[in-house]
Amino acid sequence: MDHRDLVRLSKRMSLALRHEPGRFGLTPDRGGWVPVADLLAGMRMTRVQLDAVVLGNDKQRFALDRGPDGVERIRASQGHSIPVDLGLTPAAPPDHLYHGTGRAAVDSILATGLHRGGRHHVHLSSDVDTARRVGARRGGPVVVLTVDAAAMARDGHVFYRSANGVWLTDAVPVDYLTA
Ligand code: HQG
Repeated sequence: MDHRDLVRLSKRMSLALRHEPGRFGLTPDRGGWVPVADLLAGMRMTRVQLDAVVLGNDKQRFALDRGPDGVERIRASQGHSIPVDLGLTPAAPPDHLYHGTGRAAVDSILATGLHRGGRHHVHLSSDVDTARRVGARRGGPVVVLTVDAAAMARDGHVFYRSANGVWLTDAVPVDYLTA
């Protein structure tokens, strides 16, 4: 499989595991897990393709493990819009975190703070380069905002770190943001 095929499959797997499992005949459990065999059937993909996407994924978006019943299962590590409880435990963030976005959104963000939109959390990156790549998805000029995560944590805001290293929090009020 070439890189383009991997990206295409990764996007469809994200759709199936984060947003529209019903379209693929899937019913994720509370934690967002589905049996690997069901995903393969629902997406009409092979095990070789699945392993290539999971192992070759630039952001390690998918996690494989074995459920309590011994059945192999898979879920997206973050980014859901369907209700899931990822079972993450609160974690102490680094002093600064970063959020990349399009320039068009910046005035609104600096007026009202960062909101989670359709997802469960606001997504923050631990380094500027990653944040820049996230912002570049919007097309057009990118702005990377700096979040004073240390001050947020001191003030009682709770942070989580997903299995693939994305920092998550409910919202970022304006006071903690710098453009
Ligand atoms: C913006 C990808 C106006 C926010 C990435 C963002 C990430 C506001 C957009 C993950 C706003 C939401 C998440 C406000 C927030 N006014 N715009 N007050 N507050 N926004 O896609 O963070 O590839 O839901 O700046 O790598 O861009 O899918 O969030 O532009 O980790 O694994 O609202 O998705 O990961 O967009 O990206 P998104 P995001 P995957």
